[in-house]
Amino acid sequence: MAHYFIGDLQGCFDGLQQALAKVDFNSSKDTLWLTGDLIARGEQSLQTLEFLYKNQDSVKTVLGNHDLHFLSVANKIKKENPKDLLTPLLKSPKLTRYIDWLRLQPLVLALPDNSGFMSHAGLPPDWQGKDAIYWSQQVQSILIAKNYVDFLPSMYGKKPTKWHEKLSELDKIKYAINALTRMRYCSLDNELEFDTKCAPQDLIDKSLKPWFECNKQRFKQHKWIFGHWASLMGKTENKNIIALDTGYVWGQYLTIYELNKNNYLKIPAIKK
Ligand SMILES: [Mn+2]
Repeated sequence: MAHYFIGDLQGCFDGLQQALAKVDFNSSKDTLWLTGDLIARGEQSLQTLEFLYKNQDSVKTVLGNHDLHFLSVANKIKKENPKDLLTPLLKSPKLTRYIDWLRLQPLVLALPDNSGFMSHAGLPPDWQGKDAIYWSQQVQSILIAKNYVDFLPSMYGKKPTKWHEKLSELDKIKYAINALTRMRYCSLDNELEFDTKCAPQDLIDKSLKPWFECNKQRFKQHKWIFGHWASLMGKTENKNIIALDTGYVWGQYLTIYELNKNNYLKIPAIKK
């Protein structure tokens, strides 16, 4: 019974199939964990969701920013981003069932054996893992509700960038979504920053820190597994901070992390 973790698929179905074949994935006993951004920029978003839906009993995923945006596009709240290749999925006769499966998924999952957590982006500086689980549940309860579409327009925008107990309920929800699905860097006074995408070694603004460098003691006992940040290429300088988006959709590679063995495997992208 193995737990395999894979980073952002971005609709790269062939890469997923190669990864599962490489580890001899057995859906009757193994679990596939995904860091979100399941679809969007790659060419096989429809095949990816078809497969995950069919194998949902052995799949655990969190939602990424692209998955949330897809809910808006599919409900005609937002226009399709020209960089996305979602048309076949949006035209699928089974679109509703894929939407309904996606909106059941959380933003944060606890790892087996109390070993830590997984989210698409990260853990914001003022939170502990249990706060992330709590706010993931709050967001999930909104997305599960019948009238979830009414909420979608209000999840956009960068504010609030700083956590405070006195924030309104809606602002807390917005903060949770941004922190858990979009954050990469934080400022010295723990404000979230969403514009910088480079790797830490290429930072120009030295007042920014990767989220996992903020209140680092939080990650001494617990792992945090995440995606979203392809420019890291898996490098975090901390064995408990496990970055799995290694840019497969951009021609780099897919990383498969096996939790129990603490082992990493790579699937290089097929050069076009
Ligand atoms: Mn992302």
